[in-house]
Amino acid sequence: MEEAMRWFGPRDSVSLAEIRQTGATAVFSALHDVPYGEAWPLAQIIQRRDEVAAAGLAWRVVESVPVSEAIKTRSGDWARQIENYRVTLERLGAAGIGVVVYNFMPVMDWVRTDLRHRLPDGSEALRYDPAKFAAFDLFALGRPGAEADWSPAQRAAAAAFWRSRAAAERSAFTKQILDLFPGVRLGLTIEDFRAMLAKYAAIDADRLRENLRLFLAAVVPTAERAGVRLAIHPDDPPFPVLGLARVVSTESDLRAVLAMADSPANGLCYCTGSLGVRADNDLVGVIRRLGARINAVHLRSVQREADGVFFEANHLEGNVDMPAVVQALLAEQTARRRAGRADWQVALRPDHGHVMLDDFRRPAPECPGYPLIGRLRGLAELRGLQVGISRMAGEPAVG
Ligand code: DNO
Repeated sequence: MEEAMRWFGPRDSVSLAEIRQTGATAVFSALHDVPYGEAWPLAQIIQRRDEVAAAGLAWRVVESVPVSEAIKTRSGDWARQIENYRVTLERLGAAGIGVVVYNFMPVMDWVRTDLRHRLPDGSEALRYDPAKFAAFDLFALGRPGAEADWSPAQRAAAAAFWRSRAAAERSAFTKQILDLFPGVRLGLTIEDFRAMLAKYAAIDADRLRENLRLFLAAVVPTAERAGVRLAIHPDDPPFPVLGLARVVSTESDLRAVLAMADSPANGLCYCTGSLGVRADNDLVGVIRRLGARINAVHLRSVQREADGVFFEANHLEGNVDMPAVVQALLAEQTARRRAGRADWQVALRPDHGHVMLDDFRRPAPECPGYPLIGRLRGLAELRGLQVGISRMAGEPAVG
């Protein structure tokens, strides 16, 4: 598998020259300045591609072309925005960028409650604590019906958390939850957020799935023609939040998405960190059964703790059996190569890393979870696995 790093663009505090020294040969990148729902200008795509190439790297995967709220809810300007999405896919294909990651999570992208969770070795990880998220839901958002979604113990822990925080801490926490969109500060207020949630009042899981199906029916034929493969990112975390449906959380969800458009252009971004939060997701089994449709790979681990808490563990620690995952991915790669598939090599990136060592002295990463040294550690560990497992199997690790 090709080794890549995420790069948020020229604003990223990690430079392309630094990424090159990690040993990565490619990046996952996106034009984060283009508003959700608008078509990406071809000139900017070319400029980004050439800037990456000038640093000796390849822009292999687009992460992400965001699917707007209008498209997810099929309201307002959705038809024009789907058309824009198709135009973007055509332009990316024309520029030779062949994989596009997206997600279909209502309102929020990923959710974490602690961005600086200190681990015993002194490094810092991202963490999710349901009690803290319940505090956001119950006291910052004041969502009608929220009580029913939390257990009495969670509600009590949420209240204790909220009471222990001064007003300034509460508003900083609220802002942090509202502002966790990758690579962009949407600057949402709690009122904006409430209005976004309200759009989902009549959208249950079946309806959301149908909206996803209609989206795919519109864009997959375009992707096929453009030579682009789509890769849906699983829900992170993989369960409903804030009363919103989530439909990309389990293997059966993934199967349902793949069945919506039976085309290699309709594929998966296989993400161990997202799927791995659920103990009932069989990470290796997903590769064995659905591997042919994996178009991009995110590797990181999670440590599940009591009461639904999880944190992002080192890549080779925690609940994800990373050696088994890499072995299964390499087996899929070998099978594809033998079948003569042009897409036999998939790009992987270490998904997040701890803040460690010199990361503490560097400017804050463009997005929480994306410090340089922590991800370098992750990538280096994954490289060791790839090279070691491939060697044992007598196969090349990369082309
Ligand atoms: C977080 C990321 C996600 C991911 C998007 C894909 O670090 O894994 O934000 O990029 O959900 O659309």
